[in-house]
Amino acid sequence: MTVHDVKHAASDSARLEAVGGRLSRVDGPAKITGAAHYAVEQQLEGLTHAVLVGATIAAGKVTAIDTRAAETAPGVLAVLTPDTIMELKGASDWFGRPPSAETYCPLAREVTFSGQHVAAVVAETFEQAVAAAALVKVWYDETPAIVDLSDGKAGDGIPIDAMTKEWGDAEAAFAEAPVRICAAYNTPREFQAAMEPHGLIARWEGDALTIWEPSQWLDGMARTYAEWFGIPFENVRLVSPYIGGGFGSKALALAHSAVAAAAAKMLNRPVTLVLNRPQNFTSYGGRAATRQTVAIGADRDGKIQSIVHRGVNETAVDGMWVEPLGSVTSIMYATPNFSSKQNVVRVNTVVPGAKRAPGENPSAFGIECAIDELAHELGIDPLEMRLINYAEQDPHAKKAWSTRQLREAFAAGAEAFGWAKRSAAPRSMRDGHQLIGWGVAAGTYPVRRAHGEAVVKILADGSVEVESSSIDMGQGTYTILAQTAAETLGVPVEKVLVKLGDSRLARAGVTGGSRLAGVMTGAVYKAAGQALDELVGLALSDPRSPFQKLQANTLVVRDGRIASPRGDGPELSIAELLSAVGRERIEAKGDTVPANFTPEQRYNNYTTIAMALPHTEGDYSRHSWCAHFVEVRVDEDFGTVRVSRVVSALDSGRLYNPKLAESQWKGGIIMGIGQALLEEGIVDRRHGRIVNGNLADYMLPTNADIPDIETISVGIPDPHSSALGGKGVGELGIVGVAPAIANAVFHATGKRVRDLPITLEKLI
Ligand code: MCN
Ligand code: MOS
Repeated sequence: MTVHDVKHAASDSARLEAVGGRLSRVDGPAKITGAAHYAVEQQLEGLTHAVLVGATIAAGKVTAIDTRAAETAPGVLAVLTPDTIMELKGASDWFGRPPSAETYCPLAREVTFSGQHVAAVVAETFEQAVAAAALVKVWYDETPAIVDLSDGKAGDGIPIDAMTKEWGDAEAAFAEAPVRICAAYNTPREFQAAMEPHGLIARWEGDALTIWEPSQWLDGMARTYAEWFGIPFENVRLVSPYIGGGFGSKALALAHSAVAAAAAKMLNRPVTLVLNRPQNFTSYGGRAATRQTVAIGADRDGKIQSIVHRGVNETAVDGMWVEPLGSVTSIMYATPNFSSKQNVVRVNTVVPGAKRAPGENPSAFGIECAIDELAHELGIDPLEMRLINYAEQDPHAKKAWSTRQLREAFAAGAEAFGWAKRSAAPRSMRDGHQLIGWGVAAGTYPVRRAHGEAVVKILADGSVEVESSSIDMGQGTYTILAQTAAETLGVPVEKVLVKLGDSRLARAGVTGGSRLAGVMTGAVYKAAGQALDELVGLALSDPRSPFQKLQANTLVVRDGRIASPRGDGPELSIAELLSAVGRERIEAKGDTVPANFTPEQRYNNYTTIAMALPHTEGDYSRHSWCAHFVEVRVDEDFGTVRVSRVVSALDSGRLYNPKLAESQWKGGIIMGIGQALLEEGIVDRRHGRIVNGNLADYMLPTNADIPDIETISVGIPDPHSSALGGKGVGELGIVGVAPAIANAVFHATGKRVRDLPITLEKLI
């Protein structure tokens, strides 16, 4: 008897709760009633409060800090500066590479960006800490800052050779092409702007450290804390049961995290430190500002002969972030000649970071606008243009797609949108004062894969627990893992409790790159299958089991009851069976980790991103795909742009839960609307400071900005991408939205805006 024998019988009804069912979020009630406690809401005895002091210059040296007034202020327990904070060790990076410096000081002596933490105050109450932090006086020796990519001092930057992708002779083929377009596309500095701010509580008990902190990667962050303090990995516990959004920003332990943990150690009291909203714009990086030029040469039928792509992204003076700008450019269209190169430019900013689809998102903005420009130049419908140049295999890796339902996405999206009714000429569609524009763009995101583990317990009362140190920041992990366990074990979903967000549970790697659902459904499927095998094995072989006499070779479990497949013989609930055989529980740890992994490889599998499986491993190239169709209405007099309709067709393979996948896609699309029309970190050129670092001035879409969004799933199960056939969902939706809107704005107005966001002054 194998897992698969019994699994089949358990999953024959396509129910709400089975994998693929539209089960509502199981964590929903706790969240909307306030029963869900977020990390920093833990109530701890003797909790103290830390508040940071940020640099008011963007570049220079801290020459002196006067802490006297703060130290004598009411309730103050400590004022920490680079001179007084305890010394930490350097920690390895997220590839697991050893640190360059032996020691690490999370408070800066050398300032490289405005807002960098230079001191911290710890007090009995939050108000006392805020008041005392205002009394800390800092003197600087200021030097000129490079404020952003357009700064005259910025230069061309550093070439990143690993980003170079070339085949054929792109420059020569471009020069010879009968039709050529070449344009520059820019995206500004953008921020994740998650609702829940970053923050943490740190508590020491001897040399054991507990951290309550919103986290996309408990095991990776635990490793960083362990290395900073020189304690064993096992001594660090990270707790992060619910997260109010992360969008890529919550995967790493950051300088403020180190300050809080060090303060807790020094004071031997628990410390909480929560970044205020402006600090959430300077204490960790958003999406780097980017510049790209895309040159496409084609023949008169629209067939692409060459693509020449050059990109630049900003990075920090003392930190490296590469935003892979050629990632979509190199795979979306078939071309015999291709060249993509990228530089990074150091500016005085906090090191930029991951924001939903880092790389693919700005990359798609360049290539998907450029294709629209080429289509216009040639008088070819932009959808037709994409089909003419459809890539039948991965043009870069030269491998077959695992699955690519992009043609189906174009067809389904165009049909639902009514694309055939589009009149080709710009400014040819209007409704009174409103110019109407229809635009299309494609998007893609690679399938990132990793090895996972999970524990599944069948308890004495027949209920089931699933345990993993992975997380749910709103994507639906609690729900899809409950569905996977329920289906595999044959129990009702309400009998399954999923426990996540505690690093004491079965280890998990990063929740990033839209990989968690595929990794964890695979691990839970495996662990639940093992638990089921053990349950059925017990039922068949234990002398106290009523099934033992049956001499059967398998049994089925359905609705939490176990019986023979033919329906003859006894039928028991799981609880009755466990009681009959005298078992308290069945527990199985299942993983998808290769059997020959050493303990160190296993450790690195969960605490670094170095062990992830390449998306072009083996014979296939694995990606999710999408096509967005957008209608905009532009006020002819005021230049205001409204997105009035979005239809997107998406291929994420098999969906574990279509209701949640649609919600994810829509979330990405909404973020894309914000990126196209609103979001922009504005830098004060005198001080290199983000001036709109708050949720009032950093514009994000509200309900009034968002039309009805229709999403259509065109995916088919992809056996090369994950155990259950799904591909990534979380980031796909945002990729291609901004170019679809920019293309629609061009169609409405005849004006090509190549600089995001598309604000009204760029249109009038
Ligand atoms: N899903 C599905 N079928 C699939 C794949 C996924 O039904 N084949 C659904 C599931 O509900 C799953 C969700 O989509 O829980 C996301 O799955 P996946 O694409 O694997 O992404 P991750 O779970 O790894 O989540 C991370 C991803 C990333 S990288 C960012 S950034 C992001 C995102 O998810 N940040 C988010 N979605 C977010 N959603 C919310 N609410 N908040 C964030 O911060
Ligand atoms: Mo997502 S930006 O990979 O956390």
